[in-house]
Amino acid sequence: MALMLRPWAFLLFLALVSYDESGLQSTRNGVAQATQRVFLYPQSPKVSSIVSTKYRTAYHFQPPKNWINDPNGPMYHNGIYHQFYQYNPNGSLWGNIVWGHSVSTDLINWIRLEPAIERTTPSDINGCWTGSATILKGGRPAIIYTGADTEKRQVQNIVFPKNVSDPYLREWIKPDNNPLIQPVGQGLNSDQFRDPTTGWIGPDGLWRIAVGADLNGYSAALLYKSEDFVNWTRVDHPLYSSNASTMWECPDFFAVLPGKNSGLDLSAAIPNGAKHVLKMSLDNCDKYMVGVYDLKSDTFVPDTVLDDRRLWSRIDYGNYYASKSFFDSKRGRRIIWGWTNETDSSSDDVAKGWAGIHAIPRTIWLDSNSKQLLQWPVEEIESLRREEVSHQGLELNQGDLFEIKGIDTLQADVEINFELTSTDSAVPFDPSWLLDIEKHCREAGASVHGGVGPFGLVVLASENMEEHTSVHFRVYKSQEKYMILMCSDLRKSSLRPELYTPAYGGFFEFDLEKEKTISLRTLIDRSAVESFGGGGRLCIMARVYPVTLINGGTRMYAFNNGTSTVKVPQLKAWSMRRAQVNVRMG
Ligand code: DQQ
Repeated sequence: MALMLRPWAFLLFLALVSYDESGLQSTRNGVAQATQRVFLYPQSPKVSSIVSTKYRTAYHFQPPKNWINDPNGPMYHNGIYHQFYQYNPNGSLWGNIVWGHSVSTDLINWIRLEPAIERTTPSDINGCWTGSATILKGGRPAIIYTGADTEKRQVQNIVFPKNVSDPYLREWIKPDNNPLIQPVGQGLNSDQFRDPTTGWIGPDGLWRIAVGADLNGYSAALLYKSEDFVNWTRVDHPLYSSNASTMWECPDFFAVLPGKNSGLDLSAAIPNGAKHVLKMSLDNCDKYMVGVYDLKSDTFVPDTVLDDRRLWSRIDYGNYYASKSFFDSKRGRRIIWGWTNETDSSSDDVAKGWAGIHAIPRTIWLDSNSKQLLQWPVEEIESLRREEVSHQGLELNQGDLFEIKGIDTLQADVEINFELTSTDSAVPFDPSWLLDIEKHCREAGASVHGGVGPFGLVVLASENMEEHTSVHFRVYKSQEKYMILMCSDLRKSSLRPELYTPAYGGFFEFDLEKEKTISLRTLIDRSAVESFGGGGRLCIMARVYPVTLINGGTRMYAFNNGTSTVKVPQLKAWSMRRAQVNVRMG
């Protein structure tokens, strides 16, 4: 039976939750311990490890062991989804990178295959790094990827399936003419030249790809053209460049139709009214710009150019990087995948023998306002739902905690609609918060009484609330509209000292007159907490390592700590079954 706790209980909660900054001060930039140091990512310092299989996710994508990072070359071909990934076959830290390969018919259950691209030639002997798949005319797939060559220069290589009629496309052949593209030309840096996009056909009928690069110290998506997908020439201007940042990793370029959640194939005829999106990975997160692909100048022209990159929109405001999208011709949608690293320590990863997962594949589309991308877990994930609990007509007054019982709180899918009874007490929005939203989430945590909000969900909580992760909203007034803050606050997610436990957060605009309820969907998968706010307007992926998860049961609550009452017309939650993720070799 679900239990409604009244304010006294929430006072206990507040007494135990002192939202200090200590978790954040322990934040360090962990460095990938590897033969080649390419990137930094936030991780905890080396401390004694807690090794438990209970932290291993049950339905997120990962191989049985070892390190993974970026999703590579996702595609749908002849009835099969292919997922490739940056993989270290020898251990659970970054290094020795090859392309792991898995196949699926439903994007949820995966069969593991032998690596598709291994370090076998002078042009990739030091690493087979990120790249993309393109389905060429006649249905033949090709993959262009970055190789780290004998001199550790970054070059672009191609592979083709050995046998296109093998449904799993198990073997990939490297033609003799690799590398196809060398890091030559003015302003190019051979250490900063990687991660080619999926190809598309321009108005002149020629193929194009974009490659992430540092160009004269600035970031650029360099443009290359080809007639046959093998011989490439650099175009004299980039697809887009910016002096607001350095090197962009993993650029992704795709077309979208405002307000339609159907996807577009960039190589097919693009309908009138379509917009284009350029996504780039930098500063440990994935950012994007919406604009148009100007056919005359062969460039991407963003609708808005913001000099301060802290203000660029993000695909996800949590732990999510190096994402790549593809057009799913089976269901006519665009799907995006991202990498979510561990945030425990590298010594934990060595002790566990595995590190890194991929977020749940998400359908991605553009809001009708043409500004904001929306994302939602692919509907196939719902096949994992088991026991369901459902509540209607709840009312959460200030200080109420409503316990969600009757499901597996470690593996769950929760959907809650929050309806505001009044916005009179909404505090004015201060645009300066946008410059450091995590700071604002720390200052305006779940225990800090607000006007409208905080209200939301507490997951993976210990019985006495000493450990918990809270995902919550606050509503602010901004001229004619409302700005909603969504935070995923990990500062109390684990009793373990020195873990990297930030308070992630983002803002989205919301038309409360039109939409009435603010929705929250959270997928809990042991050490993964993946949240979608406002119908997919804002996503926050997080990794947490509660000690309670190892020792006993965890709890889950809906809560309101704002002064104004919040109604919950609908709350549904399901236990989630374990998926068959790479458990057998095909
Ligand atoms: N990961 C790959 C690079 C890419 C980086 C190396 C992004 O190609 O730039 O494993 O995480």
